[in-house]
Amino acid sequence: MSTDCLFCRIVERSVPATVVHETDTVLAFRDIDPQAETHVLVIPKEHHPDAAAMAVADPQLAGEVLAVAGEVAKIDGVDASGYRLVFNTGADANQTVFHAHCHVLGGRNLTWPPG
Ligand code: DGP
Repeated sequence: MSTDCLFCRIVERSVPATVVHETDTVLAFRDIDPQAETHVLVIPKEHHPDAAAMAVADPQLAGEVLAVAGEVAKIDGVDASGYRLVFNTGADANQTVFHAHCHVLGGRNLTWPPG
């Protein structure tokens, strides 16, 4: 838990969010600025600054985040039509919140390459 981390505050419920799914270790909630019909953030409850740091520190937890991302796709009904998982990492990727998070995007045709 990092007291100056927005997503840690969402985990402790001192900042509200629309929770989609939760396990003992992972929380999934809707993005405040959705870029697709389905836009959910899947985060480890434990603070890690980005996805790579999480995978090094706790590979099992990284796998749990991916498993929950798949569950979210099923919950929103985009598992059959297709969806995209994105881990923005660092400045060039426009990472703005330095708590590891997986964007689950779906519900529209997602173009490639991303902008
Ligand atoms: P990134 O650019 O990959 O670091 O994405 C951070 C995302 O977090 C961005 O899509 C907007 C979302 N976000 C920022 N603040 C809040 C918030 O207070 N609540 C929720 N639900 N999402 C937020």
